Amino acid sequence: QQSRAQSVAVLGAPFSRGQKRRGVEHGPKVIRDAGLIERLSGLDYSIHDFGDLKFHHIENDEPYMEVKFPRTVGAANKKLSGAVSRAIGAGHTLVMLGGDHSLGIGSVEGHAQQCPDLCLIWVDAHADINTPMTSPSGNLHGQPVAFMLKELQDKMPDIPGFSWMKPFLSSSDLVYIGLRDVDPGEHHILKSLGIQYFTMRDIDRLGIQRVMEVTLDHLLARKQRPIHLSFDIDAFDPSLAPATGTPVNGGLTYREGIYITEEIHNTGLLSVMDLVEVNPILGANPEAVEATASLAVDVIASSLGQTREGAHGVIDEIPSVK
Ligand code: EXY
Ligand code: MN
Ligand code: MN
Ligand code: MN
Repeated sequence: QQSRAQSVAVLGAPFSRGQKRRGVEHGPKVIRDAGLIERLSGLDYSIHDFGDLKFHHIENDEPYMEVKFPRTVGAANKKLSGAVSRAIGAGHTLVMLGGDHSLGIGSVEGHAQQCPDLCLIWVDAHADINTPMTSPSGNLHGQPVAFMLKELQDKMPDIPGFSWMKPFLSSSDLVYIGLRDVDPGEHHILKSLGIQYFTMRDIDRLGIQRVMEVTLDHLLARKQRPIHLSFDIDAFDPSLAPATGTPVNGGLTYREGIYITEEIHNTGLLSVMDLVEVNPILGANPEAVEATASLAVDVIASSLGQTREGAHGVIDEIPSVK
């Protein structure tokens, strides 16, 4: 069995039923087409491309309350959870390519099966913590964190499709970065559970360096533990990541986003990362899609150790004049 630092597995999750717009199921393909595997091969890992999971649409998947496609989303996440758990159990660091952010449920749950003490960094314009009762849209990609949190257990109805899981995460094991579109019910939940979060205003005020210092201190000061990074591409400003379903102005700059992932890499504790919500159908033109997918590749490579200062792996002395 290879040690975690040496082996990276890539798993595609072409799934879009956590929201209403088609196209986000093509995320894994466009991120691969932007050169992901080649870029990771330039880092010091063995790369295992596990291909894409196959998901099935469940017939007559009627809404439960306002929640759309509950059985289809539940089944997809159950499948993803098993795949993530097996990959981590086999010793890989895992990169999950979405798909929409409802996949966070299965990804984090499968990770937690192997690493019950994990902590979660959620980089997103949105908090994705609506319950079925607070959700303004019924879309499950706006609700994944609510399924995970033990503190919300008695606020969650029994949603068809999700009987395979129960809440597993404490609200103190979670930090948000990049928030700027938070619904009233979500704001109430964040405040009443005392969740640590950094909005774009906080980043303006403190700077990204301080935000990362507080984030990592909050999660790791008491003990070193595996990190799950769930990175929604809509955390970036729409000028950088236009091909996504719910863009919100005033997002992360390129340098802020890369600084976040560099700092996470530097902990040596990254265990699973999700890169979600790249939707090629929503790019205004091929350049917009390419820019978004290539940004996703940069974020993943940086999370896995690509640095801005370069690396001297293959050069061990300054070449002499012949
Ligand atoms: N908060 C809104 C909702 O719950 O419908 C929008 C959620 C968008 C979620 C995107 C994936 O991060
Ligand atoms: Mn999200
Ligand atoms: Mn989002
Ligand atoms: Mn490294």
